[in-house]
Amino acid sequence: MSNIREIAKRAGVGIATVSRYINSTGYVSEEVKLKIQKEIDELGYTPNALARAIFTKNSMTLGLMIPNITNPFFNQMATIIEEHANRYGYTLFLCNTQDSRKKEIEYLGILKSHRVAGIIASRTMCKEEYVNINIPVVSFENHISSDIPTISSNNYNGGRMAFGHLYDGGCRNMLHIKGPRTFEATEMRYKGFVDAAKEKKLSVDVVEFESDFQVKMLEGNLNDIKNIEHYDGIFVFNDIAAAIVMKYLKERDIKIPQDIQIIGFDNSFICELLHPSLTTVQQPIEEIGVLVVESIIDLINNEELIIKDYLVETRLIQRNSTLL
Ligand code: XLF
Repeated sequence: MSNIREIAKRAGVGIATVSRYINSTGYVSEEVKLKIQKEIDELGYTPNALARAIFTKNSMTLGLMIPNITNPFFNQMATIIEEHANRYGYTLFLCNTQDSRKKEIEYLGILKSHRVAGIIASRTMCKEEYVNINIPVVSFENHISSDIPTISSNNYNGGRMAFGHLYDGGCRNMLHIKGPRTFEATEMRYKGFVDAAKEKKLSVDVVEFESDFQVKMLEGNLNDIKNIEHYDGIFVFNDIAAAIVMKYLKERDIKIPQDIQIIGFDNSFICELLHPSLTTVQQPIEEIGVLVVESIIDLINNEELIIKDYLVETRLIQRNSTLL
């Protein structure tokens, strides 16, 4: 087994220089970096993560709390976060919270005991537990406290855009299927949609789903909607729920978009796979993933964040589930 001593000897430099290079803790000239890297490659050396964690007091792991990676949006977001974190040498500890407060609190305990360097909390259900935690935290969507930066899409504008698009496409009898009240993002989508409708002096119907993606529960909720066939436009709180609504309508011989136009939210990869392809409001997943990682790393490195709360812009992506 090769070690840092052997690398230093072969590269003709001191152990401290090799350590500085491996842990990025100080200056090493380009020429020396090349020499060290050559020996690392030849010896097939991989740094002992635990030893490095003890030495640098940084475990180089990030906890990622995510509601559920079976939702394509969170699946894509987790992939981007992982790739970007890897570029900085960090590995992810993935925690699917299932939007359960109990589960998230249990995971928080585990992340603390593993001494993660930082936590990315998405759509958290347990705000108080993050306050005074003594680990850098960045939040996606649900606001935790004024000390913890929150990154989210401009959901309010997104909701307005969804209404505008259905309205311009001729819909006058609209339904909004909104997310649970505990999702701050979908509350904003709902607000944007309803405000835009009010400005056009149009009333819209609203029903609330009890949870994110759980096929049975969503279909159950749909059965409760009276006369769904009477609507001409439906805005659904996210793409995966919109996919279930589409399936439900098609099974009842309701044509999309001729009878009912549908808009989702996210622009996840399933939009293109559905038939007809799904018009949606895009959340820039790539931008969100990169921002979240850059912010947590800045916090870990004790760098002051210039922007505390960050809203990324949304955009309407037209496909074949609407008529415009
Ligand atoms: O929390 C919201 C609801 O679902 C999130 O941004 C998503 O749109 C992901 O699908």
